Amino acid sequence: MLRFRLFAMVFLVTVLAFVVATLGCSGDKKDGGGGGPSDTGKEPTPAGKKTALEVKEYATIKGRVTYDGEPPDPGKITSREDFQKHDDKAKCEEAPEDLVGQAWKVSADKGVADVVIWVKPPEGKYFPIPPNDKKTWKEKPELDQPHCAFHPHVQVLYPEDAEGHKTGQKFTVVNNSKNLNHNTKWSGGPKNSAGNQNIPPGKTIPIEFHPDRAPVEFQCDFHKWMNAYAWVFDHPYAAVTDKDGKYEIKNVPAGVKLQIIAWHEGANSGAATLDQGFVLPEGKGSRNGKDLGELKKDEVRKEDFKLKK
Ligand SMILES: [Cu+2]
Repeated sequence: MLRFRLFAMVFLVTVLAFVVATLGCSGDKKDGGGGGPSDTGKEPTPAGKKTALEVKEYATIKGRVTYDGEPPDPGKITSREDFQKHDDKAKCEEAPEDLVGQAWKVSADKGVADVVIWVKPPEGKYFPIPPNDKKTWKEKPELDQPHCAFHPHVQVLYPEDAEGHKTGQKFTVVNNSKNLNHNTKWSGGPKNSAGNQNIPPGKTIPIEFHPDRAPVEFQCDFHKWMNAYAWVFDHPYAAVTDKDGKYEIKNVPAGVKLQIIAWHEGANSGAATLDQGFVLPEGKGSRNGKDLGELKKDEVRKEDFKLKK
């Protein structure tokens, strides 16, 4: 019975997809075939292939993330036994800001840094690469390790869209320290294979990541307290909160239904995916996001979030 229903559903969707494809045949078809990479790694969805959203107008989303209650103590790296015994101790101490726990950076008025905020397109749709004059992403984002912490601790990347078209963004891990060796390892979701490299001072390694449902985490095997995160999106509508907990996402598509969602590594142990953020939007919303409806052209929408450990 279940099998029949499933079959019927798949059949229906296939027919529907064909009808839609035929109706929407306007000549601007993407790469005609050749068996390119399909949507592996995702839950089987009967929605078929995603279609590009048509975007003509743009808006801005901005706001602030604050800690709800008494913020956690970030802790000190210097209280670790492995730090105290480490050969690099003196070199690490040259950067006092790196000796504080990097996960919880909360300002005096409770703004939380390093929260990732992003928007989601409607089901079955994806955001195409924006035109050049709407470009907001960095061309050459870096992950540096000048002393004994990664900088930035959290970042967002946009190497390609949902169809695999490249944006031109080139990500590298660098070591701009004078005299520290790092051993950088990384692991992420199903679309990004794990890796590990020795990075002596002055060395740069390019890494090609793909949009994925979970963030990539970096660690250093020489300095076990070092870690960092990169969320890899298939669109540029994502931001990381600054030291005051503020964020701004510019050139967000207007006139299309959007959802907003947020993540922080310390909220629910960071165990979040693209669809579960664990940082709560203010107003009507859940860990799974908040409906924004359609933004108007040039609108500046304010969306704040509350965060608990
Ligand atoms: Cu290191």
